Amino acid sequence: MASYRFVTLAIVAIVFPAVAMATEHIVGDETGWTTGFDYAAWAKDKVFRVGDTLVFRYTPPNHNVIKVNANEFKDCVASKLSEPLISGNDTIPLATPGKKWYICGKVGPKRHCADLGQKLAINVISDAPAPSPSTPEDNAASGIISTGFPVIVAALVFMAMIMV
Ligand SMILES: [Cu+2]
Repeated sequence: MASYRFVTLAIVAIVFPAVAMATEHIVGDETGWTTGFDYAAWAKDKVFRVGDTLVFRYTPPNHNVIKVNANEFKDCVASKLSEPLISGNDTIPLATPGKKWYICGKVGPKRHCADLGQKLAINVISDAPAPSPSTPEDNAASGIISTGFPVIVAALVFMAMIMV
């Protein structure tokens, strides 16, 4: 029985840090998703990882959220096929790495995206440690350490002690 308990603890110890690191990003923080806010500045210092979520908060039907591609983002025009999110509390899981673009599709009396800057571009990074061109060893090592490496080592050491 003791071994089952240990295995459970070890699994929790390894899995929990990964779960705890997933971040819910409230777009615009207290301001939410609206016009006249600098979303580029808001996103600038944030790190968006696969597994995180974006939450767009606004009072419907004043705004909406449309996921667009780079060109649509630049022109503030969404494809006719894009379904806008309209709940006012739109949660978007960041499932894949890469650039993501979102705009508000409302156009009256002014165009929220083109005229009033209601647009957000982010870069989602994979959770795996990415080597940096400058100092690959240092960054790879610190990436592993910060993603729960000590926990795994501690679990292995503990397991070895029990088995002896
Ligand atoms: Cu809007």
